[in-house]
Amino acid sequence: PAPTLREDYRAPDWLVPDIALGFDLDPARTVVRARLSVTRNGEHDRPLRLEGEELELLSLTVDGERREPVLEDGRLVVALGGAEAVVETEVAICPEKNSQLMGLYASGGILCTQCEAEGFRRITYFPDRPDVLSRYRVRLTADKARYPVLLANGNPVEQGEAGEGRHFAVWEDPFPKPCYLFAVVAGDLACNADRFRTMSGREVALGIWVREADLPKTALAMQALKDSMAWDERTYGREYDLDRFNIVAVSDFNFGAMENKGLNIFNTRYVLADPETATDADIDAVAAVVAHEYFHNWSGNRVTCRDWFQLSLKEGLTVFRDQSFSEDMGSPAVQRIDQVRTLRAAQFPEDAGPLAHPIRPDSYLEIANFYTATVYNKGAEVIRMMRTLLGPERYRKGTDLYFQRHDGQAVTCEDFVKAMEDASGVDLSQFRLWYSQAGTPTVRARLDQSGGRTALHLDQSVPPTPGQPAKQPMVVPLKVALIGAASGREISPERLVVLREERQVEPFANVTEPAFLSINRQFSAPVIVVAERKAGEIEALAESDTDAFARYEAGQELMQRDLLAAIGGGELRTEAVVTAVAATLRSNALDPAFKADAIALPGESLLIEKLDAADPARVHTVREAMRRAIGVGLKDDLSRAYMGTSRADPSSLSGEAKGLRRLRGATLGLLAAADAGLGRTLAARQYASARTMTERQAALMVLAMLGGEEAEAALADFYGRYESDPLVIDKWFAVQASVPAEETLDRVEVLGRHPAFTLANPNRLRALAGSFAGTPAAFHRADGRGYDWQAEIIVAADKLNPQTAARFVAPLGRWRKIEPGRAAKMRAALERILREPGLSKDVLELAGKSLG
Ligand code: B3K
Ligand code: ZN
Repeated sequence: PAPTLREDYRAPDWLVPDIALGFDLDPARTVVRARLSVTRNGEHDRPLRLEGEELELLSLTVDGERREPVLEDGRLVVALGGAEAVVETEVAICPEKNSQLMGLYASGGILCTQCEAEGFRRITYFPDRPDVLSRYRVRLTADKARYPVLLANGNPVEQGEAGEGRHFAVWEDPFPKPCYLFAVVAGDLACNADRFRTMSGREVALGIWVREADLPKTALAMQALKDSMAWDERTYGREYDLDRFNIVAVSDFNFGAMENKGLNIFNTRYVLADPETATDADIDAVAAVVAHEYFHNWSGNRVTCRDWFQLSLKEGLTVFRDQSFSEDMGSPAVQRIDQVRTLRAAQFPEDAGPLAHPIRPDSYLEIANFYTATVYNKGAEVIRMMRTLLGPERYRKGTDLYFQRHDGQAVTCEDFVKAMEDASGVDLSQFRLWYSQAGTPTVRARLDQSGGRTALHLDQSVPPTPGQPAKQPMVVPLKVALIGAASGREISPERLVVLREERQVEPFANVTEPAFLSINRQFSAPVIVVAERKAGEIEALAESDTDAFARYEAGQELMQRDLLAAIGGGELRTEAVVTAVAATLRSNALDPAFKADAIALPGESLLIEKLDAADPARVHTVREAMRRAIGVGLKDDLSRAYMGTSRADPSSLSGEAKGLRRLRGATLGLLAAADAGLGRTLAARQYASARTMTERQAALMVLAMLGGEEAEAALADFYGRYESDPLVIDKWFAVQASVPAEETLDRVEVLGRHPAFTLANPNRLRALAGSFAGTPAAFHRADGRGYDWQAEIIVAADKLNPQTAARFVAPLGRWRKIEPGRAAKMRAALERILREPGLSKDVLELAGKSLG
């Protein structure tokens, strides 16, 4: 198949200002009638072309006259004479056989839709592209007993009986929208109903729709929704625009959630939560995703993307907005640490590997493959850098201008940057390289204090990536402060150094005493900083950097330095790390969540990324040895800290309570690493007495890692206790697949045949295959059987659901970082996938690129 290219963009030949849709809903056979009012766009004589996929075309009329359909590679081609016409089609589709979960499908008795990016064409013939905006009127008819609730975008305008036990509802959405934001839902759903009063005094009816039994688990999502609505008014001046806002939760969903206009559809995982069945991290994720989808109402829906290459226009901006929301609702430093961890774990490897692409890609085979950490998370970093460069006031002027100028339009990343420039007067020409160049820049830094003067020497390089052998220097905003080597105090307060050249020298006037370099504070730029360090510098910063994020970073740099040295063959030196961890544990100034983050060693995947030909078994052994050294060396401190965390109020979701639970998990892990017997005792006790899922899951993970009877007993108890709760059973699969040991594969194979396992449910598949591939010490078995299992799962899942299957390819593509023996086996697994007949475009594209 031929790729789609960004440079090939052409405006649509025909527009569809209005569409009326009628759904005769039935899981086995749904009939969809569409009435499109089309208008010719510009001077041309080209026909109207409508995309369609897996549709049974029943009839076609143009201005009321029957037409013999003409189909050209799946598209319906309609020759039209005048400037406008009314085109009507009738198609049949089969929701219950739709295992791709794109278009209209059935999930646990609910009928629902997912259209982004190109699912609307699986519902009806339409110009399925984001720059065709239409006003929708939707009539739903369905069996009243099975589907008492009928929802669509916008406002309800009519409802009633339709005879033979059926009923109908009509919905109208006054805001023109691209078809990827279309949604309908039919089901037996209960509603958590609430209200929100907007800043201009309008009342909005809020509804969260779930199965009746799940209603008690919707309170946290509702609170997050109201917080988000208020936050967007306060922070961006954005008010909600319809009279109602509905969220529906479904169990089978390819992604986290979807921002359909006025009718968000969510994976149950990001709606249903309470402290007994969801961890604090799960609960935070619910709030973040609710906020994210809500924020899309402006950044995505009111102003949308011209074409899918512009995806980061809405996703980068909306991730940045949800990150800022979480920072405002919790602890900014701890939030930032989490964000950067995600970026390093998911996006840096992408940028360094065969799938690297700019946040605004130039070509794709399958757009579903480009909902990546690069487009989302690096995209958010790029918006954050603009805010840093402009300052908060000018940034806000920029977003105001952007929303005002482009309301109701489908626009490009360039339009966003232009609005920022026009509102602020800041020239962003060179900054635009962040949209076009892939790869994570490396910045080398050296603080030169020779000759009584102080100067910061910086240089940058951007590595070659597929299709981009040579790079230009980027704009890198670095927040920098100098810390007195003797005093431990800021001797030069934080300032913004903007690196633009390949090499740059930044003088620091009036700094004469020896200083330590605190750089990229708050992670002001998504780059790799390699700083030349003086003896004792990194140790000192890990204890006293005045920026919490930079302090955390110094600790990580220290741990990484000693781990990598030992992985490379040297002796494992543990004193410096043990001292730093001790200082963190003993500090009275640090909050418990920060402590938990600061005492955690860099993950194995991250260490592997830093190596050229990693032996994952050695990485694991060395990292475990360091954990043991901390556990042995600081047994008393860890025990004291662990005991202290038992005061966390199980009913509280305050930052303090969540932080204590986080620290409880981190200290338990280190104690168990040092003394398996003690670990088992503490974890078994914590498991049995747990009153929150945070505590119970952490204890279960420790037990599973230690193995033995206690582990089996706890796993059996856990399954029995939560058998009827699919989201918790996902955890049961994930915990077992995350045990960092070669034997994990044996268990994973058995779990793959467990009656509760199914390839058809993306959450369950992610719980097993995603967790396994995310655990290097298990996945990278020396005999390569981990890769074989993964390849088999991908091939099997691809037959049902290509989009989700393709998500498991990337870990096999990391072979370049792995020692030659395993790397050959990883390549062999990719080759085996590629030999499979009937492979989807999704898997074909990623497996092909991964092989390189
Ligand atoms: N916009 C959706 C993306 C769903 C796409 C699936 N291929 C989720 C989000 O970013 O909010
Ligand atoms: Zn989004």
